[in-house]
Amino acid sequence: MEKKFSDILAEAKSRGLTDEEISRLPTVKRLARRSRHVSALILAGILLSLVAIGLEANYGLVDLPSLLSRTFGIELQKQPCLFDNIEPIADMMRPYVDCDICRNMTSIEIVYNVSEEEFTTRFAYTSRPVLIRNATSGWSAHRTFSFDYFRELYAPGSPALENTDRDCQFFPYRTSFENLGQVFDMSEERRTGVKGDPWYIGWSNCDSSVSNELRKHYSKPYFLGDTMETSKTDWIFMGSPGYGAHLHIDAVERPSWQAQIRGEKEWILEPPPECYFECPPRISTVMKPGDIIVVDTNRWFHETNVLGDEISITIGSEYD
Ligand SMILES: O=C(O)CCC(=O)C(=O)O
Repeated sequence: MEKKFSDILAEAKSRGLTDEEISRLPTVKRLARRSRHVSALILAGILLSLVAIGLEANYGLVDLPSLLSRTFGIELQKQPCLFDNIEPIADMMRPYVDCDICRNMTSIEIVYNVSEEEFTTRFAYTSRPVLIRNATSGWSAHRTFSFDYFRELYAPGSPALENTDRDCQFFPYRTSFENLGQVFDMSEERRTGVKGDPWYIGWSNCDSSVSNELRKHYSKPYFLGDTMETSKTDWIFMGSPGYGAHLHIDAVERPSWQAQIRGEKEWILEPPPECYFECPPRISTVMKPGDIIVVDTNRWFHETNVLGDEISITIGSEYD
């Protein structure tokens, strides 16, 4: 078809017709209109797919996994992290942020001994980030949690090691690890940073026997009121100095707290673009063991860097 068309075009030109005259021929105009329609349909299809994926990624509104499973036999249920990694789409679909979360803010506020009442009224649901110093008194996590402790904790076959359960999430950040099992298999030199190949990862614990053990070593932060629940899923982030999470925004359900168990970590927060003219462009703080940070990671872009010379380990959870 394409060949025939270019032969006719060559013939028309050889008979002296100019490009302008050819483009005015009724048949050529019809063909051009049809091709514009096809392009518009393809574009609309792509846009609709992106919207559907975005809605599913952020709100679970479209049951994309079962749609794909019924139509094409693709089992997304068995690939739990597929959407979490499409960050540009999640960014595109996120709800518009009310800039009250950062208006007149110059830094991340640091508080000591915050009461439940103050925490609830000023920070819990306002999305204004806060660092609570010395907030983990009595937690045995500080002397228990380590790389080796976590490696021993997950028995062979645990769903957390290979992400075989939909509730298991693993974030490799900028490393090439595919799952927690591979992290625990890394060489001693790399783990301790001797090899100069820093690493940083995070995972949500999806192994109930591990949850029971972890909870012996930490408790619900003291400033979360009686009516506030911390979610059943623990999030652990661990990595070597010189690395951390790249700048991103989450699409989780609720705000979260995170306790620094070992090492030191810097948090850098940026308001979303719609607040650039009303809020500081960038604020940061450094967490030391015993500190808890509360950040609405759905509204603040966030990035972290492990400082000092010790591995950083944190544990946290969402709350409502
Ligand atoms: O703790 C970190 O280093 C990053 C945490 C994070 O990215 C998140 O909670 O979304």
